[in-house]
Amino acid sequence: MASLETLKAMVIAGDEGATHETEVLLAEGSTARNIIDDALLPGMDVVGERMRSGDCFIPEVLLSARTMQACLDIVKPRLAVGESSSVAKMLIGTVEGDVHDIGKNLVAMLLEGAGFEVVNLGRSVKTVDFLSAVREHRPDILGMSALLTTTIPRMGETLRALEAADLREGLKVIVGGAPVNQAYADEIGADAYGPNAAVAVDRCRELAKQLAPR
Ligand code: B1M
Repeated sequence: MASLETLKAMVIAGDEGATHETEVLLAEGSTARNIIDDALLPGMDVVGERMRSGDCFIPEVLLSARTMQACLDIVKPRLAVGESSSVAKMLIGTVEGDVHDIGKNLVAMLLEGAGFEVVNLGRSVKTVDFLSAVREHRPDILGMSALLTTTIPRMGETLRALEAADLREGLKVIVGGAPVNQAYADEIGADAYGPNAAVAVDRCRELAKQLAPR
C-alpha cells in the first residue's frame, strides 16, 4: 500500500519510483490536493532546508525538483477534472534570468484546476516576450514568478514596459515567489500578491471578479 509519507521521502531522495507511488496513491483514493499538500510540498521544503544548511547540493536538489515535477505532471489532470468554462484567461511565467519553475507550475496547475484558462510561458521569460505574449493571447491576468532576489526587479521592469506599451489597462497583474512580498507588489503597482499557490488562486478569483465584461 502506498503512503504520502513514502512519497514525501521519495521526493526528498529524488527517487524516480515516486511517479509509481503517486499513481498508486491516486488509484487507492488519495486526491491530487492531498498528494500536493501532504507529500510533494513538504518534501520540497525539506530539500530547501537541507540546501540552505549545506547538507545537499545542486545536483541532488535538481533530482528532487525533477521528481516533484514528474509527480505534479501525473496529478495535474486530476486537478482539472470537472472544470468546464474558463473563469478568466491567465498568462504566467518566471521572469528573465530565473529558472525556478516548480512553484510557478504549481500555481498554473491549481489555477487550471480552478477553471482558469492558463497559458504557461515557461521560465526565464524576457520582458519583451511577456509583452509579445500579452499582445498575442490578450489575457485577463498576467502572473509573474521569481525565486531569486536578483531577478525580482524584472517584475517591476515588465510592469513599466506594459504601461509604456499601453498594454496595462484592463490587465490584472499578480506576482509571487519566495523573495516577493506584499510591500514589493505594492511598490511596483501589481494588483495582487500570492504568498503561496492556494492563496494565489484565491487572489486570481478576486481579480477575475473585478474584470470588466468583454
Ligand atoms: Co535554487 N535557490 N538556485 N534551484 N532553489 C533557492 C530559491 C534558494 C532560496 C536556495 C537557498 O539558498 N536556500 C536560493 C535563492 C536565494 C536568494 O535569491 N535569496 C537559490 C539559489 C541561490 C539558486 C542558484 C543561484 C544556485 C547556484 O547556482 N549557485 C541557482 C539559480 C539558477 C537561476 O535561476 N538562474 C539555483 C538553481 C536551482 C535548481 C535549478 C537546482 C532548482 C530549480 C529547479 C526548477 O525549478 N525547475 C533549485 C531549487 C529546486 C531551489 C529550492 C531548493 C526549491 C525551490 C522550489 O521549487 N520550491 C529553493 C529553496 C526553497 O525555496 N526552499 C531554491 C518549491 C516550490 C513549490 O516553492 O517556488 O517558493 P516556490 O513557490 C511557492 C511560492 O513561492 C508561491 O507559490 C508556490 C507554491 O506554494 N509562488 C507564487 C511561486 N510563484 C508564484 C507566482 C504567483 C503566486 C505565487 O503569482 C504569479
